[in-house]
Amino acid sequence: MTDYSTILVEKRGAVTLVTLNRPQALNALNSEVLRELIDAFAAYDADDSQHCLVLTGSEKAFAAGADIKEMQGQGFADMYSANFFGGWEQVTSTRKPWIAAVSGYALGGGCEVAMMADFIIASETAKFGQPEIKLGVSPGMGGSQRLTWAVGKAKAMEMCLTGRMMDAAEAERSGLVARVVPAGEFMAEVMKTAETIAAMPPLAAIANKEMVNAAFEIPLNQGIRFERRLFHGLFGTEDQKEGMNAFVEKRPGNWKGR
Ligand code: CO8
Repeated sequence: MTDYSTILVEKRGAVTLVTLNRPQALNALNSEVLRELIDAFAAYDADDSQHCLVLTGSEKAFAAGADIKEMQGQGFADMYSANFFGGWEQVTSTRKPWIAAVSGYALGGGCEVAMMADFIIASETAKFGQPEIKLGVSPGMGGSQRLTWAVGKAKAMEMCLTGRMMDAAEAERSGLVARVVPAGEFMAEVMKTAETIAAMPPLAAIANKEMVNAAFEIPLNQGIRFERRLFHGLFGTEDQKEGMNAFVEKRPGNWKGR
């Protein structure tokens, strides 16, 4: 599938830029957006020429949440039998690196999708929130868990219980975002970071991502063992030989992805 109606996909060198494109609904996430993102992320993962992906929205909104108009009339049986939005797990199983570039609102499901990324870069205009409680519901795409991991119980609980938004400066202070960038330089800076990642040895990038993610899934002693085994495993790659030879020979590495 490449004929998308709710997202734009563009390859810029080795970086895939995916832009949420429902401006009339502030990029609210509906089932079509999810279907198209699953397809675009799978295509990125399978494309040997692409080594980093950036997911972004508009200047005003990364995404203002799951589409309230789509969910409004649904009952428990509808949601449960369809496993509504269970497909986001296909997006989070992307093996290669991806960044969420957040300008403006990242609310509800929008905040949750941003937190699915390997890290978030925020414009100084970014606003993060989990306002679902005001609609009589709750986060449903991982927000209660990922926000708590990112900013701790006090702030996560306060945000979920009051719906308060966090601005970019607070988000950086709290560890929710990797970096805040002035609005005028935002996408240029995001692309520079994505290009830096895309220029790294690709297998080492996947391994680094996998071991950092393990810190959220398994106990410390097992995580350290997992890290060491992956580290050992990278010594079976051509890129390890090339990387270390290039360092000793004072030249840039030429990566094979093997
Ligand atoms: N869903 C559907 N439409 C939306 C959404 C949304 N989440 N957000 C905005 N829109 C639409 C508005 O209805 C409006 O459409 P129209 O012009 O047809 O009336 C258009 O976008 C522009 O919005 P506003 O006029 O409201 O713009 P403002 O600049 O005045 O306000 C806000 C911007 C503050 C972002 C405001 O739009 C807002 O509060 N939006 C809703 C935020 C929200 O509550 N998000 C949480 C949604 S629930 C959720 O995300 C649950 C996730 C878990 C689901 C998991 C299922 C398993």
